[in-house]
Amino acid sequence: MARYYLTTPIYYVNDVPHLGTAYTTIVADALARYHRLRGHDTRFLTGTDEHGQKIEEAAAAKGVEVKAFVDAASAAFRAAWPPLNIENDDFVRTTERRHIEVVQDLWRKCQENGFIYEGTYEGLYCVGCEGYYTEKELTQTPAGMLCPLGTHKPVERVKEPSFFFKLSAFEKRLLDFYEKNPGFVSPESRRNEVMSFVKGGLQDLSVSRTSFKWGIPVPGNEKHVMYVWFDALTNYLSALGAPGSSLHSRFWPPDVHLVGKDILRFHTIYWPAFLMAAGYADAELPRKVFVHGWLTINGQKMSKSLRNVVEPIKLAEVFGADVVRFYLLREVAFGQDGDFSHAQLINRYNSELADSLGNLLNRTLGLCQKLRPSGAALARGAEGELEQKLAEQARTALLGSIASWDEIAPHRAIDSTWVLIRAANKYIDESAPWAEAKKASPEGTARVDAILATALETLRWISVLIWPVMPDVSTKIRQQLGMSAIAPKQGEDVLVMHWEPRSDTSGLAVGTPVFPKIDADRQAEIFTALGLSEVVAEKAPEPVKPGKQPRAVIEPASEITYEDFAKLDLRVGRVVSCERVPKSDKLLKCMIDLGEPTPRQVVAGIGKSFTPEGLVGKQVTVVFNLKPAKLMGQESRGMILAAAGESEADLALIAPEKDRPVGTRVK
Ligand code: ME8
Repeated sequence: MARYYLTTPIYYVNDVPHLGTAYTTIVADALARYHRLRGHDTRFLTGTDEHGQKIEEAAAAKGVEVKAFVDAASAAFRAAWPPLNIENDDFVRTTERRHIEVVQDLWRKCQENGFIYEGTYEGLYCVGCEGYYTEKELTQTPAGMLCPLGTHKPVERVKEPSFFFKLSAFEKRLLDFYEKNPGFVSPESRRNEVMSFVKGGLQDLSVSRTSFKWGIPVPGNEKHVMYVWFDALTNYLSALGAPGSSLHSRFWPPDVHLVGKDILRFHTIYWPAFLMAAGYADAELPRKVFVHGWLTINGQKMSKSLRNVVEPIKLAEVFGADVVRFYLLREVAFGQDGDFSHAQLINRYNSELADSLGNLLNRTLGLCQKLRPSGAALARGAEGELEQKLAEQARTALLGSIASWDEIAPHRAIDSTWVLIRAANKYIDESAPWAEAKKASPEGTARVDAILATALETLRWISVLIWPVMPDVSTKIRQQLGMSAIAPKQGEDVLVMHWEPRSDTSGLAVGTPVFPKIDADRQAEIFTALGLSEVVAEKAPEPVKPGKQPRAVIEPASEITYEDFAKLDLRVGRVVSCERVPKSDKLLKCMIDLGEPTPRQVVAGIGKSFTPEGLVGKQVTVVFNLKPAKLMGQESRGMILAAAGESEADLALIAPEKDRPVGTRVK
């Protein structure tokens, strides 16, 4: 049976869990769930990185004893993941005995093999990222030399006795390894970056410090503590127990380390070199380091104040964990930089979750309830071209999802699934079971059976396909379909699916909508609950550069032909008088000159955006052939066109760009 071992970085405990660390962990969880669905023996590891100068300083700044500090901070990480529906198999801490023993063992092996030697280190060090730099690599500013990577903080000059790791000895072997294993660093752009760095020459690495104590003691020389990256990287090994243990034999080497681009070099150069030095053969090295991009928030860098409004647990409370997971995986092409935008989250929620998936579920169950209630049998035999096409689209979605997850492209797996969801909605429009039911003929009855059976089967497939990303939603959908939650078992591939249209409607349980629409009022409430208005609204996001930001996927209303469109008679009119409809804050009664003998009365729901006085004299576009209706007792003959805005108080009228004679056709 295939097995799959995947990891996230272990996070520094001087910080709290935030959207950036949640992002990597959510992707890892979804990927782990995909492998569990396939029946693979899966192990998903995360944890905390608790040693080093930075942590020692953070504890001192708080006036807390270091061990107490790391215990509390590590617990905060452990507690952060379950509310996001993250189910890791293990949580490793670098202060645990099991870890320390394995790290010291790895050190000894490197030393015995002649790759660790004693000397004096003199050079530049960034405590922020616990990295060594040469002067050439630093950013020169009037304030001094700053770290070129994530932290942009001043570096320190360090001079102290140190053990060195002979990194220079691995230049050629690393380059050969990258050549022979082109998938080791992914995406390819990152591989090129690493290869050119290594080709530029590798210097030996200082791997111990004597100027502070908070670290793993160097075996045989306890004045030194180990360099925190030697310690931290080894978590991927130590969490499996000592080499030779059963977990180690079952899962080593890792299938993928998911990491952000900030820690690329540590994982793709230092880590394989440490293992090579300890005697690991190429085939025993990790199989892949997948490097993802950086998230910004509403177009801005993740500063502390901005991070508060995307505090992951708070987001999960407001939107539901699965919605946050869906949005993050859907919005960002995994590997690329991306932006977390609240407005975009709500946009995707409304269009892709409420209008697409939620609507498919609700309308299918609604139709079943109306046309085939109380567990009626759904006879087979009347399946035709439309049904075959949808079954084919389901198979395409399944294969597309599998291929995308295998390539660690969750955004594409979601995309494949949503192509199917849209196709299923279109299928219901086209097959029109309500019209078949009206025929009251044996053929019509058989068609209704076939259509409902097909729609229900599509929903079953969808409930499986979305499970890695939205496990709770999958369960809720399956409850409404009368099915048990997905519970993957090792050795059973849930994704081997057969197309078996449903044979009856028993067990269907129409529940509350899984995705109630977020309207303007709810959005305002959400923004207040998250404290967004204060933080984000003040700093207007930078304008989005065309083509740079991924755009929302727009769900079209159902497709129409030109003939359908030509049925619409749109005309230019001019508002000649206007007043509010009593007792309504929204409705305006407008008299509109449309070139007819007398002005027409049109009642429009635009009163929160316009005053009656402001409208008089304006040209507007009117749906001229709309069936008359009564609104709050007032007759209305037509409709004024307006484009939606942030809220009902932000509508924009659609009018000709230059004045036109009244009654002119718009097409
Ligand atoms: O580097 N966008 O820990 P760390 C996307 N302890 N991902 C982000 C992010 C953002 N804005 N901010 C953080 C360390 N991340 C070491 C790792 S591993 C042996 C030791 C994610 O707490 C991303 O995965 O600084 C990044 O690599 C990681 O958090 C850094 O976490």
